[in-house]
Amino acid sequence: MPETIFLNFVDMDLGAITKYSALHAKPNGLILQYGTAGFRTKAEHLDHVMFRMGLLAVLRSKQTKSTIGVMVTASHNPEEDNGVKLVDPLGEMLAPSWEEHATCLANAEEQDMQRVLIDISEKEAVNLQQDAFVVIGRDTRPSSEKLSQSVIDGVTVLGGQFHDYGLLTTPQLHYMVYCRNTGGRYGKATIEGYYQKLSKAFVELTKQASCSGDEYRSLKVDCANGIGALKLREMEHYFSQGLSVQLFNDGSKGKLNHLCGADFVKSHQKPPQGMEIKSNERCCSFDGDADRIVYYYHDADGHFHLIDGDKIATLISSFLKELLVEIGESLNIGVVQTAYANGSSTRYLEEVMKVPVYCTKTGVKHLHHKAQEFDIGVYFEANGHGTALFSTAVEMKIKQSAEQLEDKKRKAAKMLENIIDLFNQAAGDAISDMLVIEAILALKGLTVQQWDALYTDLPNRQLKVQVADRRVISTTNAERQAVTPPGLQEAINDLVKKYKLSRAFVRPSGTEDVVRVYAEADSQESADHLAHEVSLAVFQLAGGIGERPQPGKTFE
Ligand code: NG1
Ligand code: ZN
Repeated sequence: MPETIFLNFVDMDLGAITKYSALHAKPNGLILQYGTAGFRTKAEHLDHVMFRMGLLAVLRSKQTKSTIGVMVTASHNPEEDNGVKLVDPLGEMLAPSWEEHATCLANAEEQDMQRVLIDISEKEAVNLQQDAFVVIGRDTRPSSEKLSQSVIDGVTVLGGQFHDYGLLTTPQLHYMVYCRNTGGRYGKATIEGYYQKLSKAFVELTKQASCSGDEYRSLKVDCANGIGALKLREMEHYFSQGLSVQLFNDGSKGKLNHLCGADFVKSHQKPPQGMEIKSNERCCSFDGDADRIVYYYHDADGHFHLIDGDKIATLISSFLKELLVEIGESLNIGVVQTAYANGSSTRYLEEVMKVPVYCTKTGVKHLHHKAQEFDIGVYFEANGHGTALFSTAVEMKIKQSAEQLEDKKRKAAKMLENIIDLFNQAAGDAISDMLVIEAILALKGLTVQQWDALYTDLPNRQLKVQVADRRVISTTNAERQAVTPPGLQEAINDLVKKYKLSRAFVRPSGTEDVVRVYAEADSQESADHLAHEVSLAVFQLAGGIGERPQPGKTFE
Protein backbone atom coordinates (compact mmCIF):
# COMPACT_ATOMS: atom_id res chain seq x y z
CA MET A 1 0.00 0.00 0.00
CA PRO A 2 1.56 3.37 -0.94
CA GLU A 3 2.47 5.41 2.11
CA THR A 4 0.23 8.37 1.36
CA ILE A 5 -2.86 6.22 1.21
CA PHE A 6 -1.85 4.41 4.35
CA LEU A 7 -1.48 7.72 6.16
CA ASN A 8 -4.91 8.66 4.92
CA PHE A 9 -6.53 5.81 6.76
CA VAL A 10 -5.30 7.21 10.01
CA ASP A 11 -7.87 9.94 9.32
CA MET A 12 -10.58 7.35 9.46
CA ASP A 13 -11.13 6.55 13.12
CA LEU A 14 -11.52 2.83 12.57
CA GLY A 15 -12.07 2.14 16.26
CA ALA A 16 -14.95 4.55 16.46
CA ILE A 17 -16.49 3.15 13.29
CA THR A 18 -16.45 -0.36 14.73
CA LYS A 19 -17.89 0.83 18.03
CA TYR A 20 -20.74 2.85 16.52
CA SER A 21 -21.45 0.31 13.83
CA ALA A 22 -22.16 -2.25 16.54
CA LEU A 23 -24.83 0.11 17.87
CA HIS A 24 -26.49 -0.04 14.43
CA ALA A 25 -26.02 -3.77 13.93
CA LYS A 26 -27.10 -5.55 10.78
CA PRO A 27 -29.79 -8.22 11.26
CA ASN A 28 -28.44 -11.67 10.44
CA GLY A 29 -28.94 -12.92 6.92
CA LEU A 30 -30.49 -9.73 5.56
CA ILE A 31 -29.34 -8.90 2.02
CA LEU A 32 -30.45 -5.70 0.34
CA GLN A 33 -29.81 -4.21 -3.07
CA TYR A 34 -29.41 -0.53 -3.95
CA GLY A 35 -32.20 -0.52 -6.54
CA THR A 36 -33.76 2.02 -8.90
CA ALA A 37 -34.69 4.19 -5.93
CA GLY A 38 -32.08 3.33 -3.32
CA PHE A 39 -32.75 0.83 -0.52
CA ARG A 40 -36.32 0.06 0.36
CA THR A 41 -37.83 -2.42 2.78
CA LYS A 42 -39.65 -2.67 6.11
CA ALA A 43 -38.53 0.21 8.32
CA GLU A 44 -37.44 -2.07 11.18
CA HIS A 45 -34.72 -3.61 8.99
CA LEU A 46 -33.10 -0.36 7.97
CA ASP A 47 -31.24 1.08 10.95
CA HIS A 48 -27.84 -0.33 9.91
CA VAL A 49 -28.40 0.72 6.30
CA MET A 50 -29.04 4.31 7.38
CA PHE A 51 -25.90 4.43 9.50
CA ARG A 52 -23.84 2.98 6.67
CA MET A 53 -25.31 5.35 4.09
CA GLY A 54 -24.24 8.18 6.38
CA LEU A 55 -20.70 6.78 6.15
CA LEU A 56 -20.91 6.37 2.39
CA ALA A 57 -22.26 9.89 1.88
CA VAL A 58 -19.18 11.25 3.64
CA LEU A 59 -16.85 9.29 1.34
CA ARG A 60 -18.77 10.42 -1.74
CA SER A 61 -18.67 14.00 -0.51
CA LYS A 62 -14.92 13.83 0.05
CA GLN A 63 -14.40 12.30 -3.38
CA THR A 64 -16.52 14.84 -5.27
CA LYS A 65 -15.53 17.74 -3.00
CA SER A 66 -19.23 18.60 -3.00
CA THR A 67 -22.31 18.46 -0.82
CA ILE A 68 -24.10 15.10 -0.98
CA GLY A 69 -27.75 14.55 -0.04
CA VAL A 70 -29.33 11.69 1.88
CA MET A 71 -33.10 11.32 1.69
CA VAL A 72 -35.01 9.05 4.05
CA THR A 73 -38.24 7.97 2.36
CA ALA A 74 -39.98 5.03 0.72
CA SER A 75 -41.98 7.24 -1.64
CA HIS A 76 -45.27 5.54 -2.60
CA ASN A 77 -44.66 2.36 -0.56
CA PRO A 78 -46.81 1.57 2.49
CA GLU A 79 -46.31 3.53 5.69
CA GLU A 80 -44.51 0.63 7.43
CA ASP A 81 -41.73 0.65 4.81
CA ASN A 82 -38.88 3.06 4.59
CA GLY A 83 -35.89 3.65 2.41
CA VAL A 84 -32.86 5.77 1.73
CA LYS A 85 -31.18 7.20 -1.31
CA LEU A 86 -28.14 9.33 -1.90
CA VAL A 87 -28.27 12.45 -4.03
CA ASP A 88 -25.22 13.30 -6.14
CA PRO A 89 -23.74 16.83 -6.47
CA LEU A 90 -25.98 18.14 -9.23
CA GLY A 91 -29.11 16.79 -7.63
CA GLU A 92 -28.77 13.61 -9.65
CA MET A 93 -29.11 10.00 -8.60
CA LEU A 94 -25.98 8.31 -7.31
CA ALA A 95 -23.38 7.26 -9.93
CA PRO A 96 -23.57 3.53 -10.83
CA SER A 97 -20.17 2.50 -9.37
CA TRP A 98 -21.26 4.05 -6.06
CA GLU A 99 -24.53 2.13 -6.16
CA GLU A 100 -22.38 -0.99 -6.09
CA HIS A 101 -20.40 0.36 -3.14
CA ALA A 102 -23.70 1.13 -1.40
CA THR A 103 -24.89 -2.46 -1.85
CA CYS A 104 -21.56 -3.82 -0.70
CA LEU A 105 -21.46 -1.64 2.39
CA ALA A 106 -25.08 -2.29 3.34
CA ASN A 107 -24.55 -6.05 3.23
CA ALA A 108 -21.12 -6.20 4.90
CA GLU A 109 -20.86 -8.21 8.09
CA GLU A 110 -19.82 -6.21 11.18
CA GLN A 111 -16.26 -7.56 11.15
CA ASP A 112 -15.82 -6.60 7.46
CA MET A 113 -16.95 -2.98 7.79
CA GLN A 114 -13.45 -1.49 8.05
CA ARG A 115 -12.19 -3.46 5.07
CA VAL A 116 -15.15 -2.47 2.89
CA LEU A 117 -14.75 1.21 3.76
CA ILE A 118 -11.04 1.06 2.98
CA ASP A 119 -11.75 -0.79 -0.28
CA ILE A 120 -14.20 1.86 -1.43
CA SER A 121 -11.83 4.67 -0.48
CA GLU A 122 -9.03 3.01 -2.39
CA LYS A 123 -11.01 2.16 -5.49
CA GLU A 124 -12.43 5.66 -5.72
CA ALA A 125 -9.21 7.41 -4.68
CA VAL A 126 -10.99 9.26 -1.89
CA ASN A 127 -8.82 11.82 -0.15
CA LEU A 128 -9.84 11.25 3.45
CA GLN A 129 -8.41 14.56 4.55
CA GLN A 130 -10.89 16.42 2.38
CA ASP A 131 -13.83 18.02 4.24
CA ALA A 132 -17.24 16.44 3.80
CA PHE A 133 -20.70 17.98 3.90
CA VAL A 134 -23.96 16.07 3.85
CA VAL A 135 -27.54 17.38 3.81
CA ILE A 136 -30.36 15.22 5.08
CA GLY A 137 -34.11 15.23 4.53
CA ARG A 138 -36.94 12.91 5.51
CA ASP A 139 -40.59 12.22 4.77
CA THR A 140 -43.46 12.03 7.31
CA ARG A 141 -43.29 8.28 8.06
CA PRO A 142 -43.32 7.55 11.80
CA SER A 143 -39.98 5.71 11.38
CA SER A 144 -38.22 8.46 9.43
CA GLU A 145 -37.06 10.66 12.29
CA LYS A 146 -35.17 7.93 14.09
CA LEU A 147 -33.72 6.57 10.87
CA SER A 148 -32.43 9.97 9.79
CA GLN A 149 -30.72 10.19 13.19
CA SER A 150 -28.87 6.99 12.28
CA VAL A 151 -27.72 8.63 9.05
CA ILE A 152 -26.39 11.53 11.11
CA ASP A 153 -24.53 9.08 13.39
CA GLY A 154 -22.81 7.64 10.33
CA VAL A 155 -21.88 11.07 8.97
CA THR A 156 -20.51 12.18 12.32
CA VAL A 157 -18.39 9.09 12.96
CA LEU A 158 -16.50 9.75 9.74
CA GLY A 159 -16.02 13.39 10.71
CA GLY A 160 -18.45 14.82 8.16
CA GLN A 161 -20.34 18.08 8.66
CA PHE A 162 -24.05 18.01 8.05
CA HIS A 163 -27.23 20.02 7.84
CA ASP A 164 -30.46 18.27 8.76
CA TYR A 165 -33.36 19.90 6.88
CA GLY A 166 -35.84 17.70 8.74
CA LEU A 167 -39.10 17.23 6.85
CA LEU A 168 -38.71 17.80 3.10
CA THR A 169 -40.12 16.42 -0.12
CA THR A 170 -37.58 14.36 -2.06
CA PRO A 171 -37.30 16.96 -4.86
CA GLN A 172 -36.76 19.71 -2.29
CA LEU A 173 -33.72 17.83 -1.00
CA HIS A 174 -32.43 17.50 -4.58
CA TYR A 175 -32.96 21.25 -4.95
CA MET A 176 -30.94 21.98 -1.78
CA VAL A 177 -28.04 19.83 -3.00
CA TYR A 178 -28.08 21.50 -6.42
CA CYS A 179 -28.18 25.01 -4.94
CA ARG A 180 -25.30 24.30 -2.57
CA ASN A 181 -23.09 22.92 -5.33
CA THR A 182 -23.70 25.73 -7.80
CA GLY A 183 -22.66 28.59 -5.56
CA GLY A 184 -26.20 29.92 -5.11
CA ARG A 185 -26.67 30.62 -8.85
CA TYR A 186 -29.57 28.19 -9.06
CA GLY A 187 -31.30 29.46 -5.94
CA LYS A 188 -31.02 29.76 -2.17
CA ALA A 189 -30.57 26.44 -0.35
CA THR A 190 -33.40 27.10 2.09
CA ILE A 191 -37.04 26.14 2.11
CA GLU A 192 -37.96 29.84 1.67
CA GLY A 193 -35.53 29.99 -1.25
CA TYR A 194 -37.39 27.12 -2.89
CA TYR A 195 -40.82 28.66 -2.25
CA GLN A 196 -39.73 32.07 -3.47
CA LYS A 197 -38.03 30.87 -6.62
CA LEU A 198 -40.95 28.76 -7.79
CA SER A 199 -43.71 31.13 -6.70
CA LYS A 200 -42.13 34.17 -8.30
CA ALA A 201 -41.83 32.35 -11.62
CA PHE A 202 -45.39 31.05 -11.34
CA VAL A 203 -46.96 34.38 -10.47
CA GLU A 204 -45.09 36.19 -13.26
CA LEU A 205 -46.06 33.52 -15.73
CA THR A 206 -49.76 33.45 -14.89
CA LYS A 207 -49.99 37.23 -14.96
CA GLN A 208 -49.66 36.89 -18.71
CA ALA A 209 -52.76 34.71 -18.98
CA SER A 210 -55.69 36.58 -20.52
CA CYS A 211 -58.40 34.36 -19.06
CA SER A 212 -58.49 34.68 -15.34
CA GLY A 213 -61.86 33.03 -14.81
CA ASP A 214 -62.18 31.16 -11.54
CA GLU A 215 -62.71 27.80 -13.17
CA TYR A 216 -59.12 27.84 -14.38
CA ARG A 217 -57.60 28.71 -11.08
CA SER A 218 -58.70 26.20 -8.51
CA LEU A 219 -57.37 22.74 -8.02
CA LYS A 220 -58.02 19.82 -5.68
CA VAL A 221 -54.86 18.11 -4.49
CA ASP A 222 -54.68 14.64 -2.92
CA CYS A 223 -51.47 14.69 -0.88
CA ALA A 224 -51.31 10.91 -0.18
CA ASN A 225 -51.27 11.77 3.56
CA GLY A 226 -47.65 12.69 3.08
CA ILE A 227 -45.07 15.45 3.14
CA GLY A 228 -46.60 17.18 0.09
CA ALA A 229 -49.47 18.41 2.26
CA LEU A 230 -47.20 20.13 4.77
CA LYS A 231 -45.07 21.76 2.13
CA LEU A 232 -47.93 22.84 -0.09
CA ARG A 233 -49.69 24.39 2.89
CA GLU A 234 -46.54 26.35 3.78
CA MET A 235 -46.07 27.41 0.18
CA GLU A 236 -49.68 28.25 -0.63
CA HIS A 237 -49.62 31.89 0.42
CA TYR A 238 -46.60 32.59 -1.77
CA PHE A 239 -48.57 31.86 -4.97
CA SER A 240 -52.13 32.48 -3.80
CA GLN A 241 -52.69 35.20 -6.42
CA GLY A 242 -52.24 32.66 -9.18
CA LEU A 243 -53.95 29.55 -7.90
CA SER A 244 -56.12 28.32 -5.10
CA VAL A 245 -55.45 24.77 -3.96
CA GLN A 246 -57.72 22.63 -1.84
CA LEU A 247 -55.82 19.91 0.00
CA PHE A 248 -57.15 16.39 0.67
CA ASN A 249 -55.52 13.45 2.44
CA ASP A 250 -53.31 15.92 4.25
CA GLY A 251 -52.18 13.40 6.87
CA SER A 252 -54.41 14.69 9.64
CA LYS A 253 -56.41 11.43 9.65
CA GLY A 254 -55.47 8.79 7.08
CA LYS A 255 -52.46 6.57 6.61
CA LEU A 256 -49.67 7.44 4.19
CA ASN A 257 -50.33 6.21 0.61
CA HIS A 258 -53.28 4.14 1.83
CA LEU A 259 -56.11 4.19 -0.76
CA CYS A 260 -54.77 7.50 -2.01
CA GLY A 261 -51.81 9.11 -3.72
CA ALA A 262 -50.50 9.10 -7.28
CA ASP A 263 -49.49 5.43 -7.30
CA PHE A 264 -52.91 4.27 -6.09
CA VAL A 265 -54.76 6.45 -8.60
CA LYS A 266 -52.54 5.41 -11.50
CA SER A 267 -52.48 1.66 -10.84
CA HIS A 268 -56.13 1.30 -9.81
CA GLN A 269 -57.29 3.85 -12.36
CA LYS A 270 -59.74 5.34 -9.90
CA PRO A 271 -59.92 8.42 -7.65
CA PRO A 272 -58.44 8.40 -4.16
CA GLN A 273 -60.58 7.97 -1.09
CA GLY A 274 -61.32 11.06 0.90
CA MET A 275 -61.81 13.41 -2.04
CA GLU A 276 -65.18 14.48 -3.33
CA ILE A 277 -65.09 15.21 -7.04
CA LYS A 278 -67.71 17.18 -8.94
CA SER A 279 -67.90 16.71 -12.68
CA ASN A 280 -65.16 18.39 -14.69
CA GLU A 281 -63.26 19.58 -11.62
CA ARG A 282 -59.51 19.48 -12.03
CA CYS A 283 -57.84 17.17 -9.48
CA CYS A 284 -54.36 15.82 -8.95
CA SER A 285 -52.55 13.37 -6.66
CA PHE A 286 -49.00 13.47 -5.30
CA ASP A 287 -47.19 10.40 -4.04
CA GLY A 288 -45.83 10.01 -0.49
CA ASP A 289 -42.67 12.07 -1.04
CA ALA A 290 -44.13 14.44 -3.64
CA ASP A 291 -42.00 13.58 -6.63
CA ARG A 292 -44.85 12.16 -8.71
CA ILE A 293 -48.06 13.75 -9.88
CA VAL A 294 -51.04 12.58 -11.92
CA TYR A 295 -54.18 14.54 -12.85
CA TYR A 296 -57.76 13.31 -13.27
CA TYR A 297 -61.40 14.37 -13.44
CA HIS A 298 -64.92 12.99 -13.65
CA ASP A 299 -66.84 13.79 -16.83
CA ALA A 300 -70.51 14.80 -16.87
CA ASP A 301 -71.50 11.11 -16.90
CA GLY A 302 -69.43 10.42 -13.82
CA HIS A 303 -66.71 8.55 -15.73
CA PHE A 304 -63.22 8.78 -14.31
CA HIS A 305 -60.45 10.04 -16.62
CA LEU A 306 -56.78 9.71 -15.72
CA ILE A 307 -54.21 12.12 -17.10
CA ASP A 308 -50.87 10.44 -16.50
CA GLY A 309 -47.22 11.35 -16.94
CA ASP A 310 -47.40 10.77 -20.69
CA LYS A 311 -50.13 13.34 -21.15
CA ILE A 312 -48.30 15.72 -18.84
CA ALA A 313 -45.17 15.37 -21.00
CA THR A 314 -47.29 15.99 -24.09
CA LEU A 315 -48.83 19.18 -22.71
CA ILE A 316 -45.47 20.51 -21.59
CA SER A 317 -43.49 19.64 -24.70
CA SER A 318 -46.14 21.03 -27.07
CA PHE A 319 -46.22 24.29 -25.14
CA LEU A 320 -42.44 24.59 -25.10
CA LYS A 321 -42.33 23.88 -28.82
CA GLU A 322 -44.93 26.58 -29.50
CA LEU A 323 -42.91 29.12 -27.52
CA LEU A 324 -39.73 28.24 -29.41
CA VAL A 325 -41.50 28.68 -32.74
CA GLU A 326 -42.79 32.06 -31.59
CA ILE A 327 -39.34 33.21 -30.51
CA GLY A 328 -37.90 31.87 -33.75
CA GLU A 329 -35.32 29.68 -32.05
CA SER A 330 -34.57 26.33 -33.58
CA LEU A 331 -33.46 24.51 -30.47
CA ASN A 332 -33.68 20.76 -30.33
CA ILE A 333 -36.36 19.47 -28.02
CA GLY A 334 -36.78 15.80 -27.20
CA VAL A 335 -39.18 13.76 -25.08
CA VAL A 336 -37.89 10.79 -23.09
CA GLN A 337 -40.21 7.98 -22.01
CA THR A 338 -39.99 4.38 -20.81
CA ALA A 339 -41.63 1.20 -22.15
CA TYR A 340 -44.60 1.97 -19.87
CA ALA A 341 -45.53 5.05 -21.91
CA ASN A 342 -48.90 4.59 -23.52
CA GLY A 343 -48.54 3.78 -27.23
CA SER A 344 -50.96 6.59 -28.10
CA SER A 345 -48.75 9.17 -26.44
CA THR A 346 -45.68 8.09 -28.38
CA ARG A 347 -47.63 8.11 -31.63
CA TYR A 348 -49.12 11.55 -30.93
CA LEU A 349 -45.78 13.10 -30.02
CA GLU A 350 -44.00 11.68 -33.05
CA GLU A 351 -46.67 11.94 -35.71
CA VAL A 352 -48.75 14.95 -34.70
CA MET A 353 -46.37 17.06 -32.63
CA LYS A 354 -43.33 16.02 -34.66
CA VAL A 355 -41.26 15.84 -31.51
CA PRO A 356 -38.59 13.13 -31.36
CA VAL A 357 -39.26 10.52 -28.66
CA TYR A 358 -36.71 8.28 -26.97
CA CYS A 359 -37.22 5.25 -24.77
CA THR A 360 -34.96 4.36 -21.85
CA LYS A 361 -34.97 1.77 -19.12
CA THR A 362 -37.29 2.33 -16.14
CA GLY A 363 -36.01 4.57 -13.35
CA VAL A 364 -35.68 8.33 -13.54
CA LYS A 365 -31.92 8.33 -13.57
CA HIS A 366 -32.00 6.76 -17.04
CA LEU A 367 -34.54 9.28 -18.30
CA HIS A 368 -32.75 12.21 -16.70
CA HIS A 369 -29.47 11.19 -18.29
CA LYS A 370 -30.99 10.90 -21.77
CA ALA A 371 -32.87 14.21 -21.43
CA GLN A 372 -29.57 16.00 -20.79
CA GLU A 373 -28.58 15.31 -24.40
CA PHE A 374 -31.04 17.89 -25.75
CA ASP A 375 -31.25 21.67 -25.64
CA ILE A 376 -34.59 21.02 -23.97
CA GLY A 377 -35.30 17.52 -22.70
CA VAL A 378 -38.73 16.69 -21.32
CA TYR A 379 -38.89 13.39 -19.48
CA PHE A 380 -41.74 11.68 -17.67
CA GLU A 381 -42.52 8.18 -16.52
CA ALA A 382 -46.14 7.20 -17.12
CA ASN A 383 -46.57 7.16 -13.33
CA GLY A 384 -46.07 10.92 -13.21
CA HIS A 385 -42.40 11.28 -12.26
CA GLY A 386 -40.62 13.78 -14.46
CA THR A 387 -39.47 17.29 -15.31
CA ALA A 388 -37.96 19.33 -18.15
CA LEU A 389 -34.26 20.06 -18.39
CA PHE A 390 -32.80 23.09 -20.12
CA SER A 391 -29.16 23.26 -21.11
CA THR A 392 -27.16 26.20 -19.81
CA ALA A 393 -26.74 27.46 -23.38
CA VAL A 394 -30.51 27.54 -23.85
CA GLU A 395 -31.02 29.34 -20.60
CA MET A 396 -28.57 32.04 -21.61
CA LYS A 397 -30.03 32.36 -25.10
CA ILE A 398 -33.55 32.76 -23.71
CA LYS A 399 -32.47 35.33 -21.14
CA GLN A 400 -30.86 37.38 -23.92
CA SER A 401 -33.93 37.07 -26.13
CA ALA A 402 -36.14 38.25 -23.29
CA GLU A 403 -34.10 41.48 -23.23
CA GLN A 404 -33.66 42.05 -26.95
CA LEU A 405 -36.51 40.78 -29.05
CA GLU A 406 -39.47 42.85 -30.16
CA ASP A 407 -42.80 42.74 -28.36
CA LYS A 408 -44.51 39.46 -29.19
CA LYS A 409 -41.32 37.49 -29.29
CA ARG A 410 -40.16 39.06 -26.07
CA LYS A 411 -43.35 37.96 -24.37
CA ALA A 412 -42.73 34.34 -25.42
CA ALA A 413 -39.10 34.54 -24.30
CA LYS A 414 -40.19 35.91 -20.90
CA MET A 415 -42.61 33.02 -20.53
CA LEU A 416 -39.90 30.53 -21.33
CA GLU A 417 -37.58 32.22 -18.86
CA ASN A 418 -40.18 31.80 -16.11
CA ILE A 419 -40.84 28.21 -17.09
CA ILE A 420 -37.13 27.43 -16.82
CA ASP A 421 -37.19 28.83 -13.27
CA LEU A 422 -40.35 26.96 -12.42
CA PHE A 423 -39.11 23.50 -13.35
CA ASN A 424 -37.02 21.70 -10.78
CA GLN A 425 -33.90 20.99 -12.86
CA ALA A 426 -32.56 18.67 -10.18
CA ALA A 427 -35.40 16.15 -10.11
CA GLY A 428 -39.00 15.37 -10.97
CA ASP A 429 -41.07 17.42 -8.54
CA ALA A 430 -44.84 17.19 -8.02
CA ILE A 431 -45.14 20.77 -6.70
CA SER A 432 -43.09 22.27 -9.49
CA ASP A 433 -44.81 20.18 -12.19
CA MET A 434 -48.21 21.12 -10.79
CA LEU A 435 -47.41 24.83 -11.03
CA VAL A 436 -46.07 24.46 -14.58
CA ILE A 437 -49.19 22.56 -15.65
CA GLU A 438 -51.53 25.05 -13.98
CA ALA A 439 -49.70 27.92 -15.67
CA ILE A 440 -49.86 26.29 -19.11
CA LEU A 441 -53.57 25.53 -18.77
CA ALA A 442 -54.23 29.13 -17.73
CA LEU A 443 -52.07 30.61 -20.50
CA LYS A 444 -53.68 28.47 -23.16
CA GLY A 445 -57.15 28.74 -21.67
CA LEU A 446 -57.45 24.95 -21.70
CA THR A 447 -59.90 22.99 -19.58
CA VAL A 448 -58.92 19.62 -18.17
CA GLN A 449 -61.15 17.88 -20.74
CA GLN A 450 -59.53 19.73 -23.63
CA TRP A 451 -56.14 18.68 -22.35
CA ASP A 452 -57.31 15.09 -21.98
CA ALA A 453 -58.69 15.12 -25.52
CA LEU A 454 -55.23 15.59 -27.09
CA TYR A 455 -55.25 11.84 -27.69
CA THR A 456 -57.01 8.76 -26.32
CA ASP A 457 -54.97 6.34 -24.24
CA LEU A 458 -54.85 2.74 -25.42
CA PRO A 459 -56.45 0.50 -22.78
CA ASN A 460 -53.70 -1.12 -20.73
CA ARG A 461 -53.08 -3.34 -17.75
CA GLN A 462 -50.18 -3.82 -15.37
CA LEU A 463 -49.82 -7.01 -13.30
CA LYS A 464 -47.28 -8.55 -10.96
CA VAL A 465 -46.06 -12.15 -10.95
CA GLN A 466 -44.21 -13.82 -8.07
CA VAL A 467 -41.21 -15.91 -9.10
CA ALA A 468 -38.49 -17.67 -7.11
CA ASP A 469 -35.73 -15.45 -8.48
CA ARG A 470 -36.69 -12.49 -10.64
CA ARG A 471 -33.12 -12.17 -11.91
CA VAL A 472 -33.78 -15.06 -14.32
CA ILE A 473 -35.48 -12.45 -16.48
CA SER A 474 -33.09 -10.23 -18.38
CA THR A 475 -34.14 -7.71 -21.00
CA THR A 476 -32.86 -5.62 -23.88
CA ASN A 477 -34.06 -2.78 -26.11
CA ALA A 478 -34.98 -0.50 -23.18
CA GLU A 479 -36.67 -3.42 -21.42
CA ARG A 480 -39.11 -4.03 -24.25
CA GLN A 481 -37.79 -7.51 -25.02
CA ALA A 482 -36.87 -10.42 -22.80
CA VAL A 483 -33.54 -12.12 -23.52
CA THR A 484 -33.86 -14.81 -20.83
CA PRO A 485 -35.33 -17.21 -19.85
CA PRO A 486 -35.29 -18.98 -23.22
CA GLY A 487 -38.63 -19.07 -24.99
CA LEU A 488 -40.26 -16.29 -22.99
CA GLN A 489 -40.01 -13.57 -25.66
CA GLU A 490 -41.26 -15.99 -28.34
CA ALA A 491 -44.24 -16.83 -26.13
CA ILE A 492 -44.99 -13.11 -25.62
CA ASN A 493 -44.70 -12.48 -29.38
CA ASP A 494 -47.25 -15.21 -30.10
CA LEU A 495 -49.69 -13.85 -27.52
CA VAL A 496 -49.36 -10.26 -28.72
CA LYS A 497 -50.23 -11.36 -32.28
CA LYS A 498 -53.68 -12.44 -31.13
CA TYR A 499 -54.80 -8.86 -30.39
CA LYS A 500 -55.11 -5.58 -32.22
CA LEU A 501 -52.93 -2.53 -31.50
CA SER A 502 -51.24 -4.73 -28.95
CA ARG A 503 -47.94 -4.62 -27.14
CA ALA A 504 -46.64 -6.40 -24.05
CA PHE A 505 -43.41 -6.70 -22.12
CA VAL A 506 -42.10 -8.05 -18.81
CA ARG A 507 -39.27 -6.95 -16.54
CA PRO A 508 -38.06 -7.62 -13.02
CA SER A 509 -39.03 -4.77 -10.68
CA GLY A 510 -36.19 -2.75 -9.19
CA THR A 511 -38.13 -1.91 -6.04
CA GLU A 512 -40.20 -5.02 -5.26
CA ASP A 513 -39.55 -8.76 -5.39
CA VAL A 514 -41.86 -9.29 -8.38
CA VAL A 515 -41.88 -9.44 -12.15
CA ARG A 516 -43.98 -6.70 -13.73
CA VAL A 517 -46.17 -7.43 -16.73
CA TYR A 518 -47.50 -4.67 -18.99
CA ALA A 519 -49.96 -5.07 -21.84
CA GLU A 520 -51.95 -2.72 -24.01
CA ALA A 521 -54.48 -3.39 -26.78
CA ASP A 522 -57.47 -1.94 -28.60
CA SER A 523 -59.96 -2.69 -25.78
CA GLN A 524 -59.74 -3.03 -22.01
CA GLU A 525 -60.90 -6.62 -22.30
CA SER A 526 -58.12 -7.46 -24.74
CA ALA A 527 -55.50 -5.66 -22.64
CA ASP A 528 -56.67 -7.61 -19.56
CA HIS A 529 -56.59 -10.94 -21.41
CA LEU A 530 -53.20 -10.29 -22.89
CA ALA A 531 -51.75 -9.23 -19.53
CA HIS A 532 -53.13 -12.39 -17.94
CA GLU A 533 -51.78 -14.67 -20.66
CA VAL A 534 -48.36 -13.05 -20.46
CA SER A 535 -48.43 -13.49 -16.66
CA LEU A 536 -49.05 -17.21 -17.16
CA ALA A 537 -46.12 -17.42 -19.57
CA VAL A 538 -43.88 -15.74 -16.99
CA PHE A 539 -45.17 -18.05 -14.26
CA GLN A 540 -44.43 -21.14 -16.37
CA LEU A 541 -41.14 -20.11 -17.95
CA ALA A 542 -39.54 -17.97 -15.24
CA GLY A 543 -40.12 -20.09 -12.14
CA GLY A 544 -43.41 -18.80 -10.75
CA ILE A 545 -44.13 -19.46 -7.07
CA GLY A 546 -47.33 -19.45 -5.03
CA GLU A 547 -50.71 -19.32 -6.68
CA ARG A 548 -50.93 -19.38 -10.48
CA PRO A 549 -51.98 -15.99 -11.89
CA GLN A 550 -55.77 -15.82 -11.92
CA PRO A 551 -57.73 -14.22 -14.76
CA GLY A 552 -59.74 -11.09 -14.15
CA LYS A 553 -57.33 -9.28 -11.85
CA THR A 554 -57.93 -5.63 -12.50
CA PHE A 555 -54.95 -4.14 -10.77
CA GLU A 556 -51.55 -5.15 -9.56
P1 NG1 B 1 -39.92 -0.73 -10.51
O1 NG1 B 1 -40.36 -1.36 -9.22
O2 NG1 B 1 -38.53 -1.01 -10.91
O3 NG1 B 1 -40.92 -1.02 -11.59
C1 NG1 B 1 -41.00 1.63 -9.82
C2 NG1 B 1 -41.63 2.36 -10.98
C3 NG1 B 1 -40.56 3.19 -11.65
C4 NG1 B 1 -39.86 4.12 -10.67
C5 NG1 B 1 -39.41 3.34 -9.43
C6 NG1 B 1 -38.86 4.21 -8.34
C7 NG1 B 1 -43.36 1.61 -12.55
C8 NG1 B 1 -43.80 0.56 -13.48
N1 NG1 B 1 -42.17 1.42 -11.96
O4 NG1 B 1 -39.94 0.85 -10.31
O5 NG1 B 1 -41.13 3.89 -12.70
O6 NG1 B 1 -40.67 5.22 -10.33
O7 NG1 B 1 -40.49 2.56 -8.89
O8 NG1 B 1 -39.80 4.70 -7.48
O9 NG1 B 1 -44.08 2.59 -12.34
ZN1 ZN C 1 -41.93 9.29 -4.88
